[in-house]
Amino acid sequence: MHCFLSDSYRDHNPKYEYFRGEKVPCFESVERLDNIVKALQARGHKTVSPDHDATGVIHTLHDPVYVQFLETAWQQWLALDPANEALQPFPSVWPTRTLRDDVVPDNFIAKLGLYSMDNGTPLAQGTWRAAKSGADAAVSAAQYLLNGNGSVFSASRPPGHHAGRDFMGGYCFLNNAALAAQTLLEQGMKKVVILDIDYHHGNGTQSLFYDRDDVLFISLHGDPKTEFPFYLGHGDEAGEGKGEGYNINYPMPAGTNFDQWLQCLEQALENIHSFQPEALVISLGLDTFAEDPISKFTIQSDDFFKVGHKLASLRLPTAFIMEGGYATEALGTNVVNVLEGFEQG
Ligand code: OKP
Ligand code: ZN
Repeated sequence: MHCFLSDSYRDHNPKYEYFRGEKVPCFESVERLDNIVKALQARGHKTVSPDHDATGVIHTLHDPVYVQFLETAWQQWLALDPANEALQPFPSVWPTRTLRDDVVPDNFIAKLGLYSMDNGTPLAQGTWRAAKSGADAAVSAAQYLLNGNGSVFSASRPPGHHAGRDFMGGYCFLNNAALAAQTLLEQGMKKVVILDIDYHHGNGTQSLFYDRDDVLFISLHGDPKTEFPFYLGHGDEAGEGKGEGYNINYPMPAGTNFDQWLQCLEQALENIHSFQPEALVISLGLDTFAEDPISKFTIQSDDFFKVGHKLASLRLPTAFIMEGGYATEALGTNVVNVLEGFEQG
């Protein structure tokens, strides 16, 4: 499959995150994408650099003030104290119910809370460069479909589906899949689907298109009653205004196996068929894998061929956009299994 590889993914390299109050190595690591690239190359899939600039569409979908914050966050962090170079900023306060989120504070950590949904999304010196280059890869993938090609993979990192119009979270900063879908629409398509098969609900993507009828968003994920992102992704979230009916969630309990997961996928494929879209954007998370360290489904490596095969049955131009997957060793194999299952579909 044709693959766009972000040039700067190695620049996002935070040293630690918090897990139950303890500092632990980041699950969302540089090595994840290193392994994907290795598997792609070993199995004969060529990677190329992004050939489109995502700046315009970034400013359409994301709040330009939030984007400016991301671009300058590391400078602002160092301005507090040059010794911060060796540290990582985390938010510690958030504007929850009753507090105002319409006045941007001067204090950097307060700003970070305003623009974050969790304390699990570490920033590093090169975070903006990496996120921007991942967005460039996703937009390049969309353009590749617009040129008449049938399938494409965007090797973006960090992931994107938790990021909303003006917030980061869940390791995400810019919503790569949403940027790809918006690009397809701006270049003349009338209807596109985003199908999110990451283990975690794509709350950012859902929120970006919740009141729109030109993007059908469907997500298969761990039930948010027990799984991140906890506060969105329930089965009764159907869209609002003219977007009503164009948002579909399939939450599944911890322990869900491949047969049960496939039944939800079959329903999603029927939803997509009825919508009659011109293209398909897949938020491709591989954290549904049995050995994923932070997730609780039991899908096996070989099952991912069948996932690709099923997606191919829609016969739609398809852009795969990389999201999560934290079983680093197997991640490359699992990604390429989906892509090859699709190609052989
Ligand atoms: C991102 B993606 C615990 C870290 C857990 C939430 C998981 C983010 C998943 N402090 N962070 O959807 O794969
Ligand atoms: Zn995930």
